[in-house]
Amino acid sequence: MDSTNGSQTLEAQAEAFFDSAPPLQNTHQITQKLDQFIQHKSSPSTNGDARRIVCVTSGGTTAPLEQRCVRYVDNFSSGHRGATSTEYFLKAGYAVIFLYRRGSFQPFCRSLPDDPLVECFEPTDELNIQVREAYSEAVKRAIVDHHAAVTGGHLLKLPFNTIFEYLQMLQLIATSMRCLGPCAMFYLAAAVSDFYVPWKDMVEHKIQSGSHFLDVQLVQVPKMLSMLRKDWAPLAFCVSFKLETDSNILLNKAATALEKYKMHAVVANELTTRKEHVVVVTSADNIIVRRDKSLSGNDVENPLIKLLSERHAAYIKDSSRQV
Ligand code: 9Z3
Repeated sequence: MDSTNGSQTLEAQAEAFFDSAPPLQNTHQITQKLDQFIQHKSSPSTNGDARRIVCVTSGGTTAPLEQRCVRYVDNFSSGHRGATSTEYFLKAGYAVIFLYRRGSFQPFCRSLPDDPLVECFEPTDELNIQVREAYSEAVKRAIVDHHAAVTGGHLLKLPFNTIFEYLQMLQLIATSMRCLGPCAMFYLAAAVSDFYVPWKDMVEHKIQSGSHFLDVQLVQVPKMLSMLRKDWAPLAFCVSFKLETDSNILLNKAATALEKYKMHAVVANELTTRKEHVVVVTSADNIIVRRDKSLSGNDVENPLIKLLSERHAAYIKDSSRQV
């Protein structure tokens, strides 16, 4: 099948993408972890409310250029948005499936330096180490909060590198979460490759230098947001992100994505101001959400998650009325 064929239906494009992707490693273990996590979380809470689970995607996907990959096209995202939002979702009572790019920011570790192991600790003698005074509070908080979230069964972390792994894992997660109906939420902050080289068209070995041009044909990644809404988890509450560098086109692009992919909300953000404010675009309104500068250490994700969790609660209520 020609993967560049724009006249194919979305379903056929998605099928071609998955059929030609290299098989996901450890599919069985991932499915087991997901089922356990979701089962544990899906029993009603003590007040009778169904528990809410959100899948937060975070970091950028890579599109490899060689099967034995040495070079790849990367997508910008530090993972700060996803990691920070995860912390606020946990505070709001959600269980979180954190699908993240290996090496990107992690929940509870934002205030630690880039290389925490060597920078936060120091040797006391040849055999022993201790936490450096300057980092002792941050390290303690990170360890305690992370431990509580993971051992309490509130946080499941699953890493990816490539666009192939990301989409295969997103499909697995979504089909596992389908049983949650409207109590499931997708918060798709990962920066996902728009273009990739299909596995069967990719050279096996490292591309050799020497010629003046590098001639690689990239094809468009099928828009899996539609598959998520239509097939994988049709009742879930879905929030996607729109990133632009030109603020003049941002809101229009977000509104188009909202309609085209039938999202419940699209968070519009501009690259340079993304930590200060975002606009939540829905079919009813556009809401500007700003970081509260008067509170030190406050993040734009704090009011953002509050707003989305309220909208999600209203959506669950609405869905139960319709049954
Ligand atoms: C975002 O827009 C995220 O907010 C950022 C977060 C990637 C800007 P950081 O990780 O940055 O905190 O450094 N994510 C979605 C970007 C994206 O690829 N969206 C697609 C698009 O704009 C739709 S899925 O077309």
